[in-house]
Amino acid sequence: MSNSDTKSVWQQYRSVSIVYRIGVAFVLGSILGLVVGQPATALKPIGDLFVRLLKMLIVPIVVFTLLMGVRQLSPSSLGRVGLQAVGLYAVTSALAVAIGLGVSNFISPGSRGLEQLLAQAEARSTEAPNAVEVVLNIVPTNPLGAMAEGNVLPTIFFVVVFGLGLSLVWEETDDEAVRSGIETFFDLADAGAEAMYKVVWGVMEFGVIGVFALMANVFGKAGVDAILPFALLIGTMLVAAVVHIGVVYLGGLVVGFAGRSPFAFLSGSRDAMVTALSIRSSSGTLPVTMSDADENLGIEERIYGFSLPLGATINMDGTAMYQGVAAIFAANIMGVSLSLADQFAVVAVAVLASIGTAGVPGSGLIMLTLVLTQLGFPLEIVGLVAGVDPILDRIRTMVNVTGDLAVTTVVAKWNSAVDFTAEAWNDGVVPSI
Ligand code: DAS
Repeated sequence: MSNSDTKSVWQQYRSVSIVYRIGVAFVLGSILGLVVGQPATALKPIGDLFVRLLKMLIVPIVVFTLLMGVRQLSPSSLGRVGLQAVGLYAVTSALAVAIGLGVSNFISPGSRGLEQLLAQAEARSTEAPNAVEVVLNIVPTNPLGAMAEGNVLPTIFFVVVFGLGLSLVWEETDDEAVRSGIETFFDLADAGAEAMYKVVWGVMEFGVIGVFALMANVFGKAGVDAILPFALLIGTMLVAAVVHIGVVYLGGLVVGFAGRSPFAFLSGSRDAMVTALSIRSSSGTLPVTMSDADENLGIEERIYGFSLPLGATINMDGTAMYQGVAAIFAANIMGVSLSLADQFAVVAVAVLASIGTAGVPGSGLIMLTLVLTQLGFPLEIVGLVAGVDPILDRIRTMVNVTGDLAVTTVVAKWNSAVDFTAEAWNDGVVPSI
């Protein structure tokens, strides 16, 4: 094959989205495991290397992306509208994780077919803390020590507090040198976050081989029984998404706070919801989300122009919900149960980490590495779920975007900045309430 042909094959390979390549690796690795059986577990060390690369990312990802996210939370730049939006975003994110945990405790994904898969191989690295310990452990006695040891929740807490401190000093000081230093700090964080995203995709490139090896190991060990748990994982995420959208967004926000028809809201938000399902990126969907807010929902730009970009950055309800679902899935395949304290820790990590999680494809997987590390669970689980992430991510992103629009509708109502005579609210689908 000539060099130009070889190059075109490589270019063709690279042109396929990394997540689809990981999905193909998931299927091929699973088939190899099913066909070869126990000998396929010899590939496990390749998967372990992928897991170690993921672990390498955790602390720098938290520090850089959270500082970048917190930069947008300075009180003066937020203002009343921003504080209303951030407050609702935080509440809906916490509810999303709780619903993800609740639905998963009920359906129990991973408990049939993969149970005990990792129990004997990957014992939990930390004892299950009680609720008081979880709350107290959020505050690090030595922030750098927490980072050095990869303690996620204390690291997240310190970075958020430190970032808010930087923002407050920047607003209050008259010392130009200090302001310039703070801007440099945040600029370095922005650059660091961009660099880390590049490293993440480099690791995910290796992930194609890593997921192949992990799935060959899983199906080599568990056989055909391993298929149901992954199907159940997707089903659980779908149920949790429907419950959250129905109860929190439509029932709570649109009917409860805005007093409008839930069907009209869905009708006005459909373009953004379908786009999010298609491209798996909240940031990429933002132009469509803003168009729906403006043209369909009649929301004034002075509201959506602020709350939607903010939401696409810090409001990740679907991603947060997924952490609850995946945590229960992980506990089940490890044969352990999550205490209430564990589940509180999952909520805390998911809500705080969503501040820095970018609205790009696959960012929920990176957040999962934080949650699993906090729980002391093996990161091999990230490799296991990575293969079905192209499906799960679509659901997460659609929820993320729907939440941004629902909160924006309520904030606009509170600030008399929505024209309820706009098309979607009165397109005859259902008379507004
Ligand atoms: N794809 C992310 C987004 O754009 C969500 C995720 O990966 O969880 O919101």
